[in-house]
Amino acid sequence: MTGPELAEAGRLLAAARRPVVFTGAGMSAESGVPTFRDAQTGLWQRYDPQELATPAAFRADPALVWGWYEARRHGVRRARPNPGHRAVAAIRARCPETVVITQNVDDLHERGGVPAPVRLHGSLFAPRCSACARPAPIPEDAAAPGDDTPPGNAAAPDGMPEPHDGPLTPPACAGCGAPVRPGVVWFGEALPSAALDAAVEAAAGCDLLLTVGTSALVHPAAEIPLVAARLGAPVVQVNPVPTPLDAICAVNLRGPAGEVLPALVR
Ligand code: BJW
Ligand code: ZN
Repeated sequence: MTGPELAEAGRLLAAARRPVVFTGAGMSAESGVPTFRDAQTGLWQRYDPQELATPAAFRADPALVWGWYEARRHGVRRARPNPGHRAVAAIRARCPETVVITQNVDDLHERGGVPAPVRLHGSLFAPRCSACARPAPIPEDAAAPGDDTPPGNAAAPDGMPEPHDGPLTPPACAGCGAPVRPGVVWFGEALPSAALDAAVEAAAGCDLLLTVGTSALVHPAAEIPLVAARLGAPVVQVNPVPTPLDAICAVNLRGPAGEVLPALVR
């Protein structure tokens, strides 16, 4: 990231009246929440998405899938918003028309000061019945034996969820008795239509889209920045590495969200 690039992005942001901030897993990386596709630390480096993040995987082994998501929820509960999350809240505080759209299933935007981001891929904190979709209570967070990790660390030192890793029988739905499932969007599932509609509408009407920490490989979410660009809004990207969005971006800010975003809103 160079000074002139940061200055240009800052100018675009300051001029925007209807900005959209579009975030992915890199937004929470500096809070200790693992991304999916980063080399070494990405979840999909160690886990097979077909065995954990599809409806078929849950049908085949509900305890494996539920246990994995409980481990991740536990990790997120211990994480804290990073300076990037707070910078996004500052953008929204300066410009109340700002729409924050996230692919993340953590709650760090909310805890960082953005009360109601548009959630494209659901939430770790919204379990529901796998049969009748009735919302289910979030399980109590009982500390696991030997769990004395201080708050602030979302994950084990290697970035992987601990310590509830392992199968865990999901609770039964209070209405119909079917297994409760995580309230996230798995591969092959439709995104929540209200959220997708809100995201497309915001992108189509924005005058700047700031994309942060996404590989832009997962569809249809990855099309949100393309909608903005196609309709003439400048797109500014924050990511340490190139992505398929580079070509449509007015400015590419290469660096971590927790450093670049605070510099952008300074
Ligand atoms: C930093 C950083 C720092 C690191 N600072 N940056 C078109 C083409 C091809 C395929 C498809 C298509 N349309 C649909 C598909 C199929 C599929 C898909 O996209 N597959 C591709 C992967 C090939 N899509 C779907 O199945 C979707 N559903 C669907 O299409 O339904 C159709 C339908 C319609 C009607 C009825 C029925 C069906 C659903 C997709 C659901 C995605 N779910 C997941 C899991 C959520 C639950 C969970 O958490 O386990 O969502 S997958 C995972 O990827 C998660 C994320 O939200 C998503 C995006 O990942 P993200 O956020 O970009 O993370 P990474 O790790 O990829 O990237 C992190 C980035 O951060 C990197 O670039 C780093 O460099 C950067 N970074 N540190 C800033 N400090
Ligand atoms: Zn039910």
